[in-house]
This record gives sequence, structure tokens and C-alpha cells, in this order.
Amino acid sequence: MLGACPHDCPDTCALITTVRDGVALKVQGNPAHRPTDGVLCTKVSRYTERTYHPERLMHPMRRVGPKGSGRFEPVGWDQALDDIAHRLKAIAARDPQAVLPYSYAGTMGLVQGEGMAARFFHRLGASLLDRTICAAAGAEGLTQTLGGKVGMKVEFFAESKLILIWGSNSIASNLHFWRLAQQAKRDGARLVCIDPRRTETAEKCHEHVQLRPGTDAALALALMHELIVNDWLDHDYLARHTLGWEALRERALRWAPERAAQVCGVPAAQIRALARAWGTTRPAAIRLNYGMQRVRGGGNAARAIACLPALTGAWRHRAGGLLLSSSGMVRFNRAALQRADLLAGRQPRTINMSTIGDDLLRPSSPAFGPRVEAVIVYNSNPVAVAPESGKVVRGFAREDLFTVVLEHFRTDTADYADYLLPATTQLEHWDLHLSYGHTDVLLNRPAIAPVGQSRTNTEVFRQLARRMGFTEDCFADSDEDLCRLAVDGHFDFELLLAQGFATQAIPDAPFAEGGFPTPSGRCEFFSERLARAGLDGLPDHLPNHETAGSSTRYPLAMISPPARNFLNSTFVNLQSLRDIEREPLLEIHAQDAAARGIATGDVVRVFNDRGEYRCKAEVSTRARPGVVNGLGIWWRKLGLQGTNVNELTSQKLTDLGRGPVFYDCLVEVQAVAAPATAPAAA
Ligand SMILES: Nc1nc2c(c(=O)[nH]1)N[C@H]1C(S)=C(S)[C@@H](COP(=O)(O)OP(=O)(O)OC[C@H]3O[C@@H](n4cnc5c(=O)[nH]c(N)nc54)[C@H](O)[C@@H]3O)O[C@H]1N2
Ligand SMILES: Nc1nc2c(c(=O)[nH]1)N[C@H]1C(S)=C(S)[C@@H](COP(=O)(O)OP(=O)(O)OC[C@H]3O[C@@H](n4cnc5c(=O)[nH]c(N)nc54)[C@H](O)[C@@H]3O)O[C@H]1N2
Ligand code: SF4
Ligand SMILES: [Mo]
Repeated sequence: MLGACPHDCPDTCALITTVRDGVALKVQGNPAHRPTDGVLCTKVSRYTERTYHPERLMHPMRRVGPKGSGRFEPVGWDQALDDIAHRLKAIAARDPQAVLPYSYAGTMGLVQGEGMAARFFHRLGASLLDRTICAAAGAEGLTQTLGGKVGMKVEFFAESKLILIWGSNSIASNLHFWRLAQQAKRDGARLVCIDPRRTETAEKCHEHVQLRPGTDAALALALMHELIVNDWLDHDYLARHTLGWEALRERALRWAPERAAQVCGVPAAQIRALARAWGTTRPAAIRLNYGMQRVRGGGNAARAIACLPALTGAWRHRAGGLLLSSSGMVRFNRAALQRADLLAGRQPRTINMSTIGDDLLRPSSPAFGPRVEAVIVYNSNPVAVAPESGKVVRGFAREDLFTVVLEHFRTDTADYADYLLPATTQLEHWDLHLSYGHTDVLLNRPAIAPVGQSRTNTEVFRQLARRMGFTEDCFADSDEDLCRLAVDGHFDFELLLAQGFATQAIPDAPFAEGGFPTPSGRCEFFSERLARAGLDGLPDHLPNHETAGSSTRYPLAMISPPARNFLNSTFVNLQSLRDIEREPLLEIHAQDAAARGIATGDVVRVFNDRGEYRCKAEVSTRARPGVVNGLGIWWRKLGLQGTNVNELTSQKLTDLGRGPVFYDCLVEVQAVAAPATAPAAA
């Protein structure tokens, strides 16, 4: 059966599932789909292990123990749905905004994501959720400069002669791009990795610029400085296709490499050499990724970096330019799918998912609106993934909060549910997928029947709608109807049924002659929109909220990038993948370890004013001095002491987009004398 990988990964692979007697035997990459090329990552090659996992939720459950104890009793579907509808009705009668959906990208599917669910919450008038947790700052920065989530077509990286891999551990998180970069390398391309961590990817590039976290805009401005003073500029492209060049030029001339070197903690000579390479190599391309925007200045950093291709006219060549996200290049019928018209003129408040800790603890007030009384969680694991988890846990532990969780497994969040509902996996439902790393659309068809009593997210919201008395026809649409609706007028559904994917016609070099989707049609170095909003119209370097050296108590900067064999907090409960990752790890440079008497294998306490986290230390060249890498995102209950790295991260927000600042976090590390407790069973 043809399908699509549902996970939050830029590659959005096309899948083929082999089924015998109703049982899925294996999942493979579809060789006919060019971006997939028949190859899957290790995680998803084991998809059947996840689907038939002995701990898969098999029937609805109702809480019996205290919140968070994870003690449940089985309950029938009808009973569960009746009870939930009854509670939601009572809350909505006071104020529907007291109900909050909480979802993210457990599946990237348009239908099992914000399909029927969006219709339900719009009709109810529930609070809206601002889904900022991953990409909000970078997306906003890119939109200000380029006009949207647009960029190079990924396949042409294979023809580039210089590739900057910027804020991305591509081998782990963007494998299919990495294969293209390898092809370019074999054809003579130079690969440069810009990352505070010496990742697997950095090791395999020709050069690694190991800058301090949150200093990317300073680096980009210094590169511009060098392009200007050496006149490595495409004056014709600048004149015809950009806006605000004079102002940007003036700003960049304040960023001599020596100044940036101080900020970034890398040699000025390395910055000069990188500028020469970018200024003199054709075609040259940047694979920017979201790792660099999880800091206070993340939006500005994305803006500054997105200016670089226009300075040299790199966009003229199909293998030149930049790619952060391609998701704005493919169209679908959002309005028909999500039906915001069901709000019928109401304008519910918006809650930022990145501050869920604070917001669950907030009382009613005129500014905030009603206290949150009910949360419906699907496709997300906020107790593990949201920042400052101490507060997130306290919020979910409120006895007066009504929590429903739709899940495959008993995650950290599921432990706090009043009702825990078993959800279908990708092998068991219909869905439709766009990608943020290529520009194809994929259809996923169910390969097997739902496992146990699991139900699709859509069916749960359909059933709840009926019980709430929502009689609109749209609540009767089947999942296949929803798939058709989402692509209607954009893609041929018959082709999707037949081959599983469809390709949109997009020019090979979309901005060779300008034509950016900005208000001016140009690459906007200067943003009128930001200036009008009272913000800086030009990109600048904004230091982290928690800059290294600003605190004597917490002298180390901590970043928490994903571990290679997990996908955010998904797959942490898969034994075979956990065996590879072993246990929660903190990479620390020898110098910082020696100063604290820490050796590899020691259990350490990592802490700041927000909380503490225990894990194993690894004295490692992957860490630069002054920066520790706390690999994520473990389930709290599978870690050493019931917490994970988000115990330490803050709920402060980025400059643009109101995104989280996971990698803008100061800590101290201490060796712990006591032996580690064994990880608890799941
Ligand atoms: N295996 C695996 N794949 C994944 C994921 C996963 O959890 N596991 N997550 C998926 C998701 S949700 C996303 S959003 C994408 C993320 O995809 P990417 O944005 O490519 O993110 P990562 O590979 O997580 O790489 C982030 C990198 O940024 C580096 N970094 C941290 N701070 C800075 C900084 O200030 N500047 C720069 N230049 N670099 C910095 C980190 O060290 C890390 O190597 O990956 C997706 N793919
Ligand atoms: N410290 C730190 N924290 C981070 C990050 C970091 O780098 N460092 N990365 C951040 C990023 S980039 C992101 S995107 C977020 C990710 O945060 P989330 O989107 O919450 O991602 P996951 O942790 O993968 O949790 C997704 C859950 O959805 C469930 N799920 C999957 N498919 C379905 C389905 O079809 N139906 C239902 N009902 N459930 C389903 C899975 O079982 C899983 O438990 O985490 C963020 N948190
Ligand atoms: S590489 Fe990404 S899209 Fe492809 S199978 Fe793995 S997680 Fe899914
Ligand atoms: Mo993400």
C-alpha cells in the first residue's frame, strides 16, 4: 500500500507498506518518488515495531489515580465520548474559550492534524492555538525577507559547488538532503557546516564554523561586510531585485570580521575565508535549518542569512540560493479543510503553545480571558517537549483541569489525562501530506485495519461534534472526502491514488529574475512592515536572552538538539532505538569537564533557577568550550530522575514570531556522587 511518512521531518518520504493477511510486515521507501529514492531513515524503517508495540494503547481509558500517576481503568468508547462531550458542554456554556486544543506535528498530515479537529474547535469557539513551538521565528524572518516559506528546489543542491549547511544536523534530521550534498561533494563541491556542536554532519563537511549559539546574525553581517569591501557583489541583481540595499550596506559595514569574531567565538580569518568562498564560488547555496532560530534573535538571524544569496546574485542559478522551508510553495485548500468560517464572526483569544506552562497556571483576568478549564491534546507531547517543564507539569497537574489526550502510547502527557483515547497510526488511516523540504504532495492510504480499538483523530472529533449537537454537513465528511477537498483544484486526486504522490510545476530557479512574494516583489533587506510596527527595518544581531558570561552562577550555555534516533519525543519508548541512544546524555568539552572534576560516564546534575536534570556526562569534542549539548527529547519517565532537558529551558520568546528559545539557556553542571537510579519501566 502507498503512503507517506507522517513525521515532522523535511524529507516527507513516500512509503510502501507490505501487508500479508491484514498484518503490516514491513515499510520501505518508494523508489518511484524522487526525493525519497527508495530510502528511509533508521527510525521509520522500524515503523511496524512502533505500530505493533506491546505498549500501544488499545482501548479508551479513564483516570482513577491522582493526576500524573498514570493509573487508568478501561472504559468503552461511547461512555468516554459521552462523558467528554458532557464536560465540554458545561465549560463551553460558561465560555468556550476556556477550552484549548493543543496539537503539533506528531503527524504532519493535513487531515489527522488540523482537519476535522479545526472544524470542531472553530464551531465550538474554543481558544485558538498559535503553533509556534518549532519554526515561528525563522518562518517570520524568512517571510519578511523573501516573502514566504519559499526557496531553492532541494534536488538542485546536487549541482551546487559550495553548500553552507547552517544550523542543521542534516545526517540526523534531513537525510535525503544530505544524500544530495554528498552527490555535490563527489562532483567537487565544498561543504561548510555552521553549528555550535561538532555534529556527525560537521565532521563530514570540509569545514566547520563552530560559533557560539545565537550569534548567526553577527556572522552573516560580517560575511556581508567582506562581500562589500571586496566587491564580490552582483550589482545588477541588487539594483533590480532587492529593496533597502543602501541601508543594509551601511549596517553591514559596521560588522568587520574582527567584531563578529568576538561575538561568535570563531577566528576572523575563518570568517574572511568563508566570505571569499561565498563571494567567488558559483553556484553557491545555503541549506538553512531551524536549529539556528531557537534563540532570542532567531528571527533576525534568519533575515540576515536570507539576504546573502541576493548580494551575490546566487539566485540566478538553479543550484544557488537558499532553502529553509518550501512549505509556502505548495497550495492546498486550507479554508475548505479547516472551515474557519464556523467561527461565525467570533474572535477567540489565541494562546501561544510555547508558553503553555504559564498559561495553564494563569487565573482568569480581563487581559487573559477565562482560566483554561479543558485541554484536548492530539499529535503532541507537551509535558516532554514544551519549555520550562516544571511549570507545564504543574499546569497539567491541576485537579480542576479537564484533560483529554489522543495518543498511541502512554507518554508523559498521557499520564495527566482524564481520558486517554487510543489513536490510529499512519498505517491505519487516510491522510494528505505537504512537505517543508520538497514540493511534492503525498497521499497516505490505510494499509491495515485500526489496531485494537484505536480510532482516527478525525473520527473522535466527528463523534464529539455529534454529541455536542453540531449539525453542519461538514462533520459528516469522511477522511477520504477530506483528502480530496484539501487538494481540489490543485492536484489530480486520481494520480495521487495511483502513484501516491504528485509534483507541482515550479520553475527550476524561482527567483533568477526576482519575483519574490514580498509586497515589493523584491528581496526585502529593509522591511517596511517591521518598521511600521516599530521594529528594526533591517536585520541585526540580537544577543541571547541568556548570554554566556552574563551570569556567574550559570556560566555554561546549553543547547538541546535532537538525538539522531528519536524524532522529538517520538520513538523514545522503542527499545531498539533507545538501545542505540542508550541514556540521556550531556556532551561537555574537556576543559569545562576538568574544571568540574567530571569524567565520561559520570552522572551529572545540570541545573539553573528553573530546575534540574540528571543525565550521563560525555566528555566530548562535539561540545565547544563554554557550551554543553543536552541531547533531546527524552521522555521524562524514561530518564534518570523523572525529568528531561526542558526542565531547564525557559518560556522566553524570540524577537519575531513569538517562538520558543530552547537553545538560549544558561546552566551549571555538577558531578553527582550518588549512583544513578535505573530508568523506570515505561
Ligand atoms: N532524527 C531526527 N530528525 C528530525 C528531528 C528529530 O528530533 N530527530 N526533528 C525534526 C524537527 S521537529 C525539526 S524542526 C527538524 C529540525 O531540523 P534542523 O533545524 O535541521 O535541526 P537539527 O538537525 O535539530 O539541528 C539543529 C542543529 O542546530 C544547531 N544549533 C543549535 N543552536 C544553534 C545556533 O545558535 N546556531 C546555529 N548555526 N546552529 C545551532 C544544533 O547544534 C544542531 O546541530 O528536524 C526534524 N528531523
Ligand atoms: N529542548 C528542546 N525541546 C524541543 C526541541 C528541541 O530541539 N529542544 N524541539 C522542538 C520542536 S522543533 C518541535 S517540532 C517540538 C515537537 O513536539 P511534538 O510535536 O509534540 O512532537 P513529539 O514529541 O514527536 O510528539 C508527538 C506525539 O504525537 C503522537 N502522534 C503521532 N501521530 C499521531 C496521530 O496520528 N494521532 C495522535 N493522536 N497522536 C499522534 C506521537 O505518539 C507523539 O507522542 O518539540 C520542541 N521541543
Ligand atoms: S527521513 Fe524523515 S520523512 Fe523520511 S522516513 Fe525518516 S522521518 Fe520520515
Ligand atoms: Mo520541529
